[in-house]
Amino acid sequence: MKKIYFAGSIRGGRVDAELYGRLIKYMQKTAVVLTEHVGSPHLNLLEQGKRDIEIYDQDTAWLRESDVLIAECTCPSLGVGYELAYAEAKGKPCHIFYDRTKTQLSAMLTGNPYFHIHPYEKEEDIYPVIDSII
Ligand code: 6K6
Repeated sequence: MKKIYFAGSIRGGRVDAELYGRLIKYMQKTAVVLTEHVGSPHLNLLEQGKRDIEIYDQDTAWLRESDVLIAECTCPSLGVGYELAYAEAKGKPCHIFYDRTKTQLSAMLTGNPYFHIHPYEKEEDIYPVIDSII
């Protein structure tokens, strides 16, 4: 099974946390998701126990271990942007989803032909694309 690094906003804002949770649950039917916590509704409580240096070390190790990065970028996040650049530097395939009715993606992502960009209008449009990636 493929190892997926799923990236979604944490300190950038949790408005889409439930969507991340549904996407992660879907991917877990056919793949290993290394970053299940990104979709957790209880993240604030969990976050208190971890130091930032441990988070950085763990996440960069998971990025190196992953087969593919899948990012949901509707809610802008500096951490997700950093992870995308890190994954590109390591040669990992990177897939970016965003709701085109809600946001305009950064030109630093849309302008980079390395990234596979998937704008969507309805959540149900995401799932067949995930199937083709996995
Ligand atoms: C522990 C358990 C759940 O959450 C925590 C502590 N926080 C983080 N844990 C793991 N990864 C994190 C945490 N905070 C940010 N990240 C990584 O950065 C995730 O992989 C996200 O894709 C990304 C979000 O960055 P920000 O800038 O929105 O926080």
